[in-house]
Amino acid sequence: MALDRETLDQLVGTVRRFVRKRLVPNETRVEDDDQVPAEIVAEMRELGLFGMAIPAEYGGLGLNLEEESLIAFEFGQTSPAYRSVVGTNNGIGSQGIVFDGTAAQKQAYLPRLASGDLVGSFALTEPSAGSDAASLITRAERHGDDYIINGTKRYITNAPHAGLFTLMARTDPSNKGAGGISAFLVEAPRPGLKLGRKDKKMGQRGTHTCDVVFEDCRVPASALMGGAEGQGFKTAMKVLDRGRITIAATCVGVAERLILDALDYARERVQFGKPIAEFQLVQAMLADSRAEAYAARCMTIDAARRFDQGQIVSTEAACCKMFASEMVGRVADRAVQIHGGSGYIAAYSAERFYRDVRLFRLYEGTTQIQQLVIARNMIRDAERGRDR
Ligand code: COS
Repeated sequence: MALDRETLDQLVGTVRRFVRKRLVPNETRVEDDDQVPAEIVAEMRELGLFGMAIPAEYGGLGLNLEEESLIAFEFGQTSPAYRSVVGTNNGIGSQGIVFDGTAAQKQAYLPRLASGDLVGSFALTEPSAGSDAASLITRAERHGDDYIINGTKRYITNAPHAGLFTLMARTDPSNKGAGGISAFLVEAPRPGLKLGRKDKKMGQRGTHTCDVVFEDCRVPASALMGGAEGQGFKTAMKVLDRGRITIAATCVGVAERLILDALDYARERVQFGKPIAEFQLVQAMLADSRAEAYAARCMTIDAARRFDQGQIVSTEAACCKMFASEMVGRVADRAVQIHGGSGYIAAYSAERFYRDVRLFRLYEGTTQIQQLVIARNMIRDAERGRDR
């Protein structure tokens, strides 16, 4: 643990109270307005939530992944939109710099990402490169002391608010695979960088994604992550390994909230002369949900601890992301079922969460990509004779 137990407990308790008192009561407003109110963003900034995962030497809280997961279990118990506001700064929009940035890049960006003055975003996906991330075609061509970037990035979370993109682009066109890709730190706004219209999504209203289009966009060579070409894909994969554990933690939080709401409803709703919680078929749905959420919680903590110990957690991260995102999908479905007709009505949280959680099985690698990663690693480890 990076924090002593008492400080950690205080932090977890503070976030729990913030979620209950400030975030949950504003969920409908976020849904209706499709944005998190500015005063709540300011409060998140005050609490240091933009910099949870950024080292203390750069002004962040410097939480390790286990600690961050404990926070995410709490922070997950409300609309995912709130988490998205700070999610990229703690995760995919900052961790590339933490892992692979030069000292100057860390100094230039991490303090402002930690404070929330700068919003970070991660630009990997393209119209023709989603699950097959290594096939990306956005090009960064060296011209003297600059690179000139051309290409389109798609579904980029927080792009409309971002002041800094971790951008993956191909610097070596003769290498069509992962080795031809480099990561860049691209400040925005800048000439040649345009944003598309905000995407209209199934759920997670209040989170914003859009296309990011580069047309002869010039960046200085100092924007090359770590000062080394050809490392961008590996940086992206490392960022995603870590990110997948934090998504699993968020899924646990959402599941726990859904279970609480479903239990409350089942205890209040009377049919056939008694609360429906007393019917065994309803109890089965509650019990299955509870057991699965608990399993995901344990997996997430285990994977986070391994990460904090410096282990390679590609397999464990994929296991957590796959299990937890599928789990919360089942839990949301049961929550709707327990609510009966009310579960289909927007006045009840189950309807909103049901749509919101669908995304967890898609972004930062679909369930099928997680399966592929897990199985490939199993086969590779078996071939190397590793006993795992
Ligand atoms: N950590 C570090 N390095 C990694 C890595 C990881 N987790 N995973 C792969 N690499 C390295 C490999 O070791 C390999 O390096 P060498 O060429 O030096 O051996 C290189 O990266 C290429 O790896 P690989 O051959 O496994 O790449 P593939 O093209 O086969 O694709 C998958 C790998 C499918 C796993 C990858 O494209 C992926 O994760 N896709 C999903 C993308 C995604 O999650 N998108 C969401 C959008 S961001 S919100």
